[in-house]
Amino acid sequence: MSATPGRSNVDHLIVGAGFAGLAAAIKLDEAAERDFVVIEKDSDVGGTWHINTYPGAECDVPSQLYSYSFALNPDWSKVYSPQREIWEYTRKVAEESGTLDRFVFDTAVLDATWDDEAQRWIVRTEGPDGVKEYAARTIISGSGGLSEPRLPEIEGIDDFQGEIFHSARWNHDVDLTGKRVAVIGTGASAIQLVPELQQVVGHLDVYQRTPNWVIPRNERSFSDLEKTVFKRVPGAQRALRALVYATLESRVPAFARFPQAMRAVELQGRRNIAKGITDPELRRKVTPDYRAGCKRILISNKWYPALDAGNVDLVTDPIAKITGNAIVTADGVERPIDVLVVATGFYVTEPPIAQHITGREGRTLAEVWDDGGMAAYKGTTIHGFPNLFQIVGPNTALGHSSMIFIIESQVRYVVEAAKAMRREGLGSVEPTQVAQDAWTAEIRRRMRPTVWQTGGCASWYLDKFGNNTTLWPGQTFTFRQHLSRFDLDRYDVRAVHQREAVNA
Ligand code: N01
Repeated sequence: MSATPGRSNVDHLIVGAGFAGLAAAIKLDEAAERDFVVIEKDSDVGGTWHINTYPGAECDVPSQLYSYSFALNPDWSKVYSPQREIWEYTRKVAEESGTLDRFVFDTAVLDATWDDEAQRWIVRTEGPDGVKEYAARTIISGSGGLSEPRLPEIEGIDDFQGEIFHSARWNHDVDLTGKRVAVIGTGASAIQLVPELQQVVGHLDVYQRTPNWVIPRNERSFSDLEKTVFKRVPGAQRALRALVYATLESRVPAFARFPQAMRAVELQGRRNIAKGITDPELRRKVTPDYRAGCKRILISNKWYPALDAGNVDLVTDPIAKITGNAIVTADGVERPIDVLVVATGFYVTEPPIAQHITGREGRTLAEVWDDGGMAAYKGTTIHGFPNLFQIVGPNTALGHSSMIFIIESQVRYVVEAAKAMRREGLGSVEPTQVAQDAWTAEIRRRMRPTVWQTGGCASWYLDKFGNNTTLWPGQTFTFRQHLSRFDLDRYDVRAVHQREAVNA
């Protein structure tokens, strides 16, 4: 391909420097696929763990497992690590990897268009130095499934005169001390931040649309002795990691095949409510009426006591509108506030980035997915979008275990693909429609009996067609097995242009 002025040729363009993008960079580097660039819109590595700084932000998956298998951390302070510790871990891993020289921060991907003639993705980015163009053989997207905040569509929200911000874009300049604050949403983010706010604000209104099942959090700090053992005997830490992994995986049959068994979790949830809340009416309001697991099961020892506190009201009447200084509910009650925190989640099944990726047939990924919902072969590659690899793609998220396991499985597959392309002299690889459809049909079949599909709730796992296009419907080791080799026979492939050898 002849060089276009102002355009940089690169083998791999990685989008995002979170857990996914960072793992891709490290593993490509190890595989001697060193011609890559990582484009990150934030100012540092860490992805969601750098951006989400709301008070109380912590992981709800044990950190022994919520870390790379190739970078164990003997220094985790406790079972469920706080946000800053996880971000610092990613920063350390990045520094030690020697790949940071290829990371470009404060730079957003504007759009990516497949050039079928050149067999390259033409990617435009915008950063401090303006707009830049790359011609990349592959795009490895690690832009995150929970990265684009979704603001609620409520009448009058734009007219609110006080401070307003999303949980994932916390405004630390706003002092909440003594203020009247409202939080909309009662998901994983809200249950972590509400107990923190309750301690500082004057009054807190928590707007709940649907209650979640919240079970106790078995939290504890690691002792100095344990940390020393982890440091000196990595095998001991691996054993603990394996134990956590096995424990979480052992729960899959209840989620996936025998949802009745989730009654045991509901019992734990009810006991947690009884322990944390004294008021019978409030207990009733926070008790879900659907099967546990249908929405993500949350863990907290602080949520119910916070709701029970004297300065907190749980509001369950639907929000009718927002005025300049208050929230008005359908029953006509107006509750004045100074600050509004929207903990209303993210765009998941219609990811905004898909609008900016245009494939082989000139259609955007958003247009393709709008027709039938998100779909990708093995959750990673997409018919019509050659050489695009989506980490944490459709049906790869988990309701029961650590996403890092999934990310590493996918990154392994991507590296195998890159090696196969080089070995076979391929310019493009694209999963066949048949392979992708068969994969999607099998996912749907396996999803049907699961609590994630049929648990009787509305959740962000489901798309506008009612299909669960987000979660992997089984054990994570089967996912890893499926992705253990790059199956070229399921791909349409084209040889690299004669004039150009791979990595020329
Ligand atoms: O978002 P959510 P989140 N009016 O979508 C409500 C991960 N995570 O940021 O249930 C009123 O779960 C909505 O109500 P309903 C984790 O995977 C992990 O809390 O749709 N309410 C719900 O209560 C998690 O699942 C950690 O009826 C409205 C809430 O807002 C995912 O991120 C920590 C509304 C949104 O909950 C998302 O969690 C935090 C409206 N118009 C997050 N729109 C860890 O610990 C929405 N809601 C690792």
